[in-house]
Amino acid sequence: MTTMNPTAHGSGNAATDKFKTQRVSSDTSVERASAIYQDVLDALARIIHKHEVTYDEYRVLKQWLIDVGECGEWPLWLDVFLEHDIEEVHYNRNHFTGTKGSIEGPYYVPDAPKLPATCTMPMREKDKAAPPLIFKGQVTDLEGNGLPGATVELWHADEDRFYSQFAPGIPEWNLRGTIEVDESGHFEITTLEPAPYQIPNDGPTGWFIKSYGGHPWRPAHLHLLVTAPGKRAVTTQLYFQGGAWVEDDVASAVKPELILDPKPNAGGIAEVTYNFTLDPEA
Ligand code: MBD
Ligand code: FE
Repeated sequence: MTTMNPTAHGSGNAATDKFKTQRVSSDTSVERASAIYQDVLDALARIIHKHEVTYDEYRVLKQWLIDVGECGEWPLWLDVFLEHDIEEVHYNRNHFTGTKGSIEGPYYVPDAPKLPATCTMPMREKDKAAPPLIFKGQVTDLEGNGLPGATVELWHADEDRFYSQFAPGIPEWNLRGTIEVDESGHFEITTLEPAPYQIPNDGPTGWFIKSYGGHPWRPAHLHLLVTAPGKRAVTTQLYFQGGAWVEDDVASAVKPELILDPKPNAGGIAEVTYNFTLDPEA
């Protein structure tokens, strides 16, 4: 593991190191690879000719690509700018009809400690300064039958916009957990309301955004991975009605079906119900 500090470089290298521990592969045929790569090169050629890209611009691109790699920011850049299209294709080509997915992003960590169906997320004293949120619901199949054995993995940033394991000094599993639903598929999680989120922008991804006059903000969000035996896992995110950047997410990952509208409960604590429906396994 490279040293981590709360900079784009630190979180980027941590995300890259984590990604490299996976052994990824794909059964893509030579024919399919040829068709995809040819289209990629054709698209780039069209862009170069259309915009009459200069040698200076070409060299800046080359330097930027080198910088993104050296800073470990490929997971960040790819997940922010391309993953939403990959996710959309994944949902459509499999003809899913259950809960909509959204991008995983660079900060998922598998095997978060198990928590019971009714639980409070692991958090520090300082995290408790943020307003609490009760997030509850049921995991069901497409017919609405509760799914015992389902798990709801939840991870999100703290109020300082840091994810545990991707910034220094945060307990390993802070604001991360694998919630095991009860016999009827229900869960009730107490956590804190996440804040709007600025993606790390003091590195080459931030430079890229500034170069086209964009902004680095994502709306406040919860990340989720919902699984159940025999069902297709859903990786998704949930957002908050009326929140900053919900209409203008740098990662283009908001969908209307994924917006929560918590209301104060009898005790004055923000509470919201969201049910997950899982498609059967193919
Ligand atoms: C995040 O928290 C995130 O969700 C994405 C998609 C990119 C960077 C940071
Ligand atoms: Fe995130």
